[in-house]
Amino acid sequence: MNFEIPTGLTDLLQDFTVAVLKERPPNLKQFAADYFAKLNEQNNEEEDDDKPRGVRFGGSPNPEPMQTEDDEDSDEPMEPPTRGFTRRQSVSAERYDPADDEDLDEKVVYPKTDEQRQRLNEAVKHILLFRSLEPEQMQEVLDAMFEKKVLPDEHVIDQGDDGDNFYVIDSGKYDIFVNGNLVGNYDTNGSFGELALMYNMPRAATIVATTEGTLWAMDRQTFRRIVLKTAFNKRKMYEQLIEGVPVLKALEIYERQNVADALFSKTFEEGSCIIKQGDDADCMYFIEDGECRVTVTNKADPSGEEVEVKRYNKGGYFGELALVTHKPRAASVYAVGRVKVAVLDVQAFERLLGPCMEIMKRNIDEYEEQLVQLDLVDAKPR
Ligand code: 1OR
Repeated sequence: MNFEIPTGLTDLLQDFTVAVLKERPPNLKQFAADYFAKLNEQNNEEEDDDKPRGVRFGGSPNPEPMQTEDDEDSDEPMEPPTRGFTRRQSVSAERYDPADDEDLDEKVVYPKTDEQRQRLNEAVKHILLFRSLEPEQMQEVLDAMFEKKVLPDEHVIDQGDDGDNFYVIDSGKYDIFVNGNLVGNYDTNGSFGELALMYNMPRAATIVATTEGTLWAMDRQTFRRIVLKTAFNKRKMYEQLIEGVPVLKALEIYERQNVADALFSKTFEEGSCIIKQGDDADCMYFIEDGECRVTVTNKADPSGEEVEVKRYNKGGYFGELALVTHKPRAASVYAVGRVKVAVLDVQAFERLLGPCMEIMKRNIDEYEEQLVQLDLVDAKPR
């Protein structure tokens, strides 16, 4: 059955989900009722009013960071702050349309020494959001980044604030707080601060340096001009794929977005070998389109015939076993017709799929049983 997704539904639900993640309301239904009622109220007000409210992404050639109504709380808070979504409801009600963005902003170049350039190159190597940039775009990104030194206990970002920069970690450790609770940390690599710039919403978390450190920062306009469109579309595209993969349901929205940043697509023609039994493994695959068949060589005749043991279709995944067991590929996988897969490399797998590991391991136990039943491997002693 085909369903048509109404325009705006994804954005609406995404904004709502982000608000839930930020607020962690004790009563979700009540929160949802209030949230949508306020959104509706505000939309009605906007219709009655010619003047634009809030700030539209891409709406002006040189947009200022989002304005807040309350300036009295600009002092550095002692605790990671918590603020309600209502403060920024006009922003969360906005829809971002990358097509609105015009390349009107000036290029920014921060001159760098060779030593700085080298450090920056190293720091951006594994930044998922930069993955699909063209070489010229990447060059612009490198030019536009500026160095920022931080001290222990320094708040790099405060939850609820306006989004100014996107940050890539060069060195140092950083704690992540949401609503005052420590929810994670960064240790000498990674990046943060993209959410507020991508979705035009207040900062979703507080980031505090726990050591001295160095960050590379990129201003909001440059991020929007170079990184946003590609990254936004990529998230959208893979978020849909991720929705259709049951094993990834265990991920929170923020984790799904990171997985979306990390994926890249590859197409295999009919009959081509995607995975070869015995090879070393460096990635896993999710089927975007098409069908794959899995074959195993009989234990008694390793050089002999391959036996088909399984087929995978859209929404299926494979190639995770070797990444979990750190052993060579246990089976071969071939394309049945043309197949499009999304590939996740081992580093991203290890960093991002922790929450899915239980389900994957359960499925892995099932492989073992199937192979034993087919008499292709010896049963493991229990
Ligand atoms: P930002 O622009 O909102 C704070 O500024 C940044 O912290 C945010 O972008 C992310 O880059 C980063 N939830 C939301 N933002 C997070 C999270 C996070 N972790 C890091 N950031 N969660 C923690 C996941 C370990 C989910 C908590 C429910």
